[in-house]
Amino acid sequence: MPRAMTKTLTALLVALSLPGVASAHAILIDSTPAIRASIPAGHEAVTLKFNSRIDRERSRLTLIGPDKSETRLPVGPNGPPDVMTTSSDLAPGAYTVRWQVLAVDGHITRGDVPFTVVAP
Ligand SMILES: [Cu+2]
Repeated sequence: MPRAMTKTLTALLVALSLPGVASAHAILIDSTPAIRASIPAGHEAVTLKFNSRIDRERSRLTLIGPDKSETRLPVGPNGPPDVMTTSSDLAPGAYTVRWQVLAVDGHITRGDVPFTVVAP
């Protein structure tokens, strides 16, 4: 094998074995409610779907209410390994679900799902 090719292959293998280079961080790919959705008041089921498996026990969900108060939401223990679920009783107003997720590659990502609750 030519020396240049060997070097290239070695560099590639090193890159692939570095944590975080080859494996994806968890990125939100779908949510219920959707980002900037308007939903009727009441008991809301929240579902966040990611692009990769996540460590549910080391991930957290926080609800930011219309008064900016922050409430930790319990993460449902069941479901596919790339999904987080929770639920909450919500009155009309502007809310954000803030997620902080540990992916199986060991990296933490964060993001917000803002939405509006309207009178039914
Ligand atoms: Cu990563």
